[in-house]
Amino acid sequence: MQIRQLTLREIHLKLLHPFETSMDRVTERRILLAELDLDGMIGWGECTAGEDPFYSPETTDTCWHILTTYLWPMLRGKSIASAAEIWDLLARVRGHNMAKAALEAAAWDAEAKLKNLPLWKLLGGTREEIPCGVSIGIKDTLEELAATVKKELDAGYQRIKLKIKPGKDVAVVHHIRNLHPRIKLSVDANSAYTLDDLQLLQQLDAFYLMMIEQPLGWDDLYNHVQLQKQLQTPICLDECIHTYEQAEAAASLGACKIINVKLGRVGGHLQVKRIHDLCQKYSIPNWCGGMLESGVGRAHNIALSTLSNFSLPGDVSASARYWHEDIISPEVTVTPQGTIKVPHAPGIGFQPRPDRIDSLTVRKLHFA
Ligand code: OSB
Ligand code: MG
Repeated sequence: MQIRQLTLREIHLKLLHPFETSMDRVTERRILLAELDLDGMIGWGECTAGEDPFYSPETTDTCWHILTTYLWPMLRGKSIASAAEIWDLLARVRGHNMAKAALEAAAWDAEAKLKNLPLWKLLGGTREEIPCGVSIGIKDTLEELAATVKKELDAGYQRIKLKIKPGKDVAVVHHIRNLHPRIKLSVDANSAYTLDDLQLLQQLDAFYLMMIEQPLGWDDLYNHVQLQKQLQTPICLDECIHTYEQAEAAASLGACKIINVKLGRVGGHLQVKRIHDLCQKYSIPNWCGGMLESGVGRAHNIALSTLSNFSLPGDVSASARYWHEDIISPEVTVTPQGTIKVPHAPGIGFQPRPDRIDSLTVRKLHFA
């Protein structure tokens, strides 16, 4: 298969509700979409970088720069037997995983379509329905948060994750746990704490949470090892895991008991599969994280969530929780049992909507 052309564009998509974390508050996404031509078949990828470097060092603008200046010239005209070869073709560029994943994922979509297979089958997935949870941003009041939690539980979601930060943690979790003694509940701190907060973090052990996600530094495995020894609640790492080697270090050193996998953060589907297989070997369950994706990124997340070790409900949820109108057809919907039925159409299985995407586009470059 020959890598022939690329169209790269930036779309602006306003969130239905602002999303607040310990890092920032997002109201509108600036999303890069890659349309890659493999042997005349177009595959779609989404770059999951944020607008600002507050979750990871990559941003929409750094990805545009790296994609246009370095990554595309490394792929242009190349012949490949599988999208699995793309990671190595891009290896000279260090880091910039989200930029790389946008192209790699597009190539997987195109390859699956050329082979007339759903992407999830090409990736080796086994699940026809994936379990879904939701990530709920920090709210101004407990009442507002409780109302949102109730709405999501009523919709069927199987796990509720609350964003926390210093000053909005123990009391918030206590309140929600009292209202819902039996639900699967977790928290995500996005690196808002240090080991100086040990006593506070230990107070969270009282609420039998499924996990506490990324309590300490975004690139700090060592202190998570120290913390996990002193916490009953399983630590789940998100920000810390950008590579297979970091996943291996985290698993073997005991920095966490669960790993959240994000396609962009680890650099594409091949790296997702490698980390997935490694975690399976270490009996570390995975789940698929979210980055407030549009339908294209969401479709890729659904496909990778079908791999067997993605056994916990992920942060992949319905389009209508984020957007007035998504950019794919059909939109992603969730069953009353809190699952997404995996599509059987070739590739990502959802159709990008050209008119809708054009109307949201603020810049576009075509490379032939
Ligand atoms: O830490 O999982 C995270 C969103 C942006 C950046 C980081 C995170 C998140 C979420 C939202 O939790 C998940 C989603 O609903 O897409
Ligand atoms: Mg997280």
